[in-house]
Amino acid sequence: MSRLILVLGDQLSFANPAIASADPAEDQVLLAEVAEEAQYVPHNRHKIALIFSAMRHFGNALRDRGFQVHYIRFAEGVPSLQAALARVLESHPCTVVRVCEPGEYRLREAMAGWEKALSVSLEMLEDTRFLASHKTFRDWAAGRKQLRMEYFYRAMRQHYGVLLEPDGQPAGGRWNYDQENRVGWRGQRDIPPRRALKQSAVTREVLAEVARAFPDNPGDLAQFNYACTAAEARAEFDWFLEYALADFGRYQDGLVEESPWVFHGKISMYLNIGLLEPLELCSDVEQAWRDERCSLAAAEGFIRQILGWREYVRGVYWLLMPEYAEGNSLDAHNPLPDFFWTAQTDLRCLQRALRQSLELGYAHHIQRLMVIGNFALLAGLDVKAVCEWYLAVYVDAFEWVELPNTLGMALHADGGVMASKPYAASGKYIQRQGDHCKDCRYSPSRMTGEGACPYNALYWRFIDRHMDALSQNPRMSLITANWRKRKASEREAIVAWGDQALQQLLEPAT
Ligand code: DLZ
Repeated sequence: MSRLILVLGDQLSFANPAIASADPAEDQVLLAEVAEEAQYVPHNRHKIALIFSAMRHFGNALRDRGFQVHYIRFAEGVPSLQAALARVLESHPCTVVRVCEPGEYRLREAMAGWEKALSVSLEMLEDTRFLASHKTFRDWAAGRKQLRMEYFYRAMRQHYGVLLEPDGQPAGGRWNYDQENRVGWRGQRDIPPRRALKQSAVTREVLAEVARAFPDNPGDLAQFNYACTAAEARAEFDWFLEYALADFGRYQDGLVEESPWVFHGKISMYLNIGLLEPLELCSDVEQAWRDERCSLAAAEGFIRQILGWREYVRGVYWLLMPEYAEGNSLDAHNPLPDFFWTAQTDLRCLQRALRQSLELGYAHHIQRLMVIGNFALLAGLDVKAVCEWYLAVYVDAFEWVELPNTLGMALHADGGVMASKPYAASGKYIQRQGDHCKDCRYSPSRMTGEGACPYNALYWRFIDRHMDALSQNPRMSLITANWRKRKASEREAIVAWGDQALQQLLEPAT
């Protein structure tokens, strides 16, 4: 019996279970560029271009393997995936539509109506490209008071036998080398320039189409430099292994003026759309350490992100949705300032992080968490608006990964499910981690008055505002006690300065 297999724009892999189980002689495949997916948030143009180009290349690769592929382009004006299916089913009737489960709750909800609307039977397969199944995560989470990533990560290392000694203990005697991986950036190394990727005719055509169809979305397509096939993505990863991995760990938390990429992998966008496979990357990085091409701290730092963090956030998302998306435990409702869409702010660190996010669709984790996210947390920006911004702006953002990272980790809006304390920090942290402050008009060593770094007063204003909740938290009690010990007049002056600074920052641009 012939089936119609729907492949979504973030499932572009032969390991996609809907493809792996298909028969090219019998089954047909559909890939569709549709308005609903391309417009449910104002996606960065880099993200749309990457996905459309990778979809078109993958469609061609499927044809090379003998599949009959139906490909719908954005310009054909098909509004939704359901409408795309309806169109193909009309000319090529099938009784079964098969799809690998989507990465977003919203789309899974929509799919629940397809059987009835399309008169087909819908087979939804579990996404086996992830390393922890839903059941594995649920079993791990069951009965735990707190879902701490660290313990999940250790279980994953043991399960997959990654970075272990022959007796099953962690390589080098420790599970975590985070302490070694927090060095601030002071220009200690030359940063290798990234490869300029050759654009195929398919990519060039997509870039022109995206520029025309999405004139108001963020993203400077003149700087488009993402890999659009599995082979190119692999070449990017090989470059990382050779030129960046050795310095990745130590400087992964560095805030760097001169480079958006620093020594980072630049691979999350490929992993999240299926061009790279997570376990393969972990094995290659482990091998690089065993061959003495990088330190254990660098290898462990990388593997923790993929085998630990990535799987963990997905587990949290599917365990707790849809209620998770409603979290706003710090009652944050301030509107998103215009500069989130223009990068026009005179806070240097924020300006650099926002600008590269908008222009390239990329910022590394400390920029996302401790510069932009920290600002949003301290400023009490509306949780849903911030989450939507992250989902739109980053090339690698799909809700399963974006929502826990933003709502839970950066904004602490889930009441501490993910993070045992808010990731709030003053300007001192940003100064310690990088070299932005030297070119900033604000000084991180001043608390109040003209020229004081706004992160400082905003930090203490945040502590003051949430004093009751934070003083119950053992990891925050020292800080809240220190705040209480200060003279009332000092506290009032700092909070008043924070209020004033915030008001100015939130003012709409004229
Ligand atoms: C993000 C995205 C975009 C921009 N466009 C499409 C599209 O036109 N067709 C498609 O199948 N997928 C697209 N995607 C990815 C989907 O939004 C993604 O599969 C869901 O959000 C589930 O993760």
